[in-house]
Amino acid sequence: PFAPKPADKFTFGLWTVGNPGADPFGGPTREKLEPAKIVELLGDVPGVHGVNFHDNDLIPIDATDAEANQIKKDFRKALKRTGLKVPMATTDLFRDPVFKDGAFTSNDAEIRAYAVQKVMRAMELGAEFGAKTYVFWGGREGAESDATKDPVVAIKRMREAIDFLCQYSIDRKFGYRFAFEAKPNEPRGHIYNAVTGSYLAFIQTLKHPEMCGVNPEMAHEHMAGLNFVHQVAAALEAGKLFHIDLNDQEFGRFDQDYRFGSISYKHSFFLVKLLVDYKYDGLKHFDSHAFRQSNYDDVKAFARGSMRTYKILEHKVKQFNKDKDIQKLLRQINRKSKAAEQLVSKYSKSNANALLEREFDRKKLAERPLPYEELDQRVFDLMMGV
Ligand code: GCO
Ligand code: MN
Ligand code: MN
Ligand code: MN
Repeated sequence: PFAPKPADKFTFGLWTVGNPGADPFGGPTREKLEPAKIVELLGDVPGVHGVNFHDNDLIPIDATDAEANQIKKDFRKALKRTGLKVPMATTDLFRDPVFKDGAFTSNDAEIRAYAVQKVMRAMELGAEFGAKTYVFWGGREGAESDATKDPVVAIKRMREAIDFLCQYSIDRKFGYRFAFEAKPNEPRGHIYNAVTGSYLAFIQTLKHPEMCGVNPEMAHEHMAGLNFVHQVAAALEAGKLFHIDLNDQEFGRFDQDYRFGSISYKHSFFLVKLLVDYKYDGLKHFDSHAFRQSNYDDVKAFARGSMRTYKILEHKVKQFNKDKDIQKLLRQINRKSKAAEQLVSKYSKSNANALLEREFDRKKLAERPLPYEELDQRVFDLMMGV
C-alpha cells in the first residue's frame, strides 16, 4: 500500500546512493561505483523518479574529452534502460583545493571567475540530460575567521555571480530555475546565508528573482537547532519552494545525512503534512547516505525505506486530516469572529476608529480553553497506530 511511483517525484543523487562510506576518520567501506552502475542500482528500486548529479559526480574534474564522452554514453544508456530522469543538476564547488577559500566568494578574483565558468559548463552538462532545476549549495562560501573576509563583500560577490548566471541561463534558453541551499557550517566553520530564510531575503535583491527559489534541507536546519517545518513554510508561502532535500539529523550534531524519518518522527510528520496540505508537487530529493556499515544491498534497502517512510507519513497525514476528534479539536481552537476579523483584515480610518472604541474582556479571552495536550497526544497515538 505504500509503494512509491515515479509521479511522486522522489529522487536520489549519484553522490548519495553512490556514497562509498568514507568519513573524516576513515576511508570508504564500499567500492566506488561508476555513474551508470549507480543508475542501475536505483533501477532495482521500484518507484524512483530520477537521479541528480554534480558535474564531477558524472565527469571527473580531470577527465579527457574521450573519457567524458564514454561516461556520458554509458550513463545515458543506463537512464534509458531504467527510465530514470535527471531533473536536477548542480556544481561541485567544494571538493577541489582551488575552492578551499570559497568559489563565488573566494578572495581571489581569478578563482571567482573560474567558479562561474565551472557552473556555466556544468549547466550545459545538466541541460544535456534534461535537468530543469539547478541547485546552488555554497559549501565553501564562508570563513573560519572573519579576519579573512569581509562578509558584506561576500554577499556582493555572491550576487554578482548569480546575476551573471541567471542571465546566462536565459541567453542559452536552458529554462533553469535556480534553487539555493543553505547550511550553517560544514565544511566551513561558518557558511554565509546560513539558513533558508537568509536566501529568501537574498533572492529579493537579485536581477531575476522570479527564476530563483530555495532548496531547504532538513539536516541543515536541524544542525542550527531550528524548526525545519517553519523554514519550509516560509519558502512555500513566498512561492519559493523550488526543490527540497529530505534526510534526518540529531539536533546539534555534526552533519549526519541520515535516512529521511529515521530520527525526527514528529518533525518529519509535520513536514509531510505541510507539503501535502499545500500541494507541493516539486522534486523530493533524498540527500542522505546509508550507514557506513551497509553494503550495496543495504543501500537499496535505504533507498526503498526513504520513500516508504514518506508514503507512510503521507498516509498518516490523510488520517490526521480525516480524524473526527482531531478536526473537532482544531475547530474548537480556531475561534472565529466575523466582526473581529472584519475590523483588522483591511486598514481603513473607520476600521481603525472602530477598533480603538471596541472593548475586549481580556480576562475572559484568556480563560478560553486550549486543549493542546489532548491534541498533541492524539498525534502521537495516530503516528504509533494505537
Ligand atoms: C551537504 C549538502 C550537499 C548538497 C549538494 C547539492 O551537506 O553536503 O547537502 O549534499 O545538497 O552538494 O548541491
Ligand atoms: Mn546536507
Ligand atoms: Mn552532508
Ligand atoms: Mn543537500
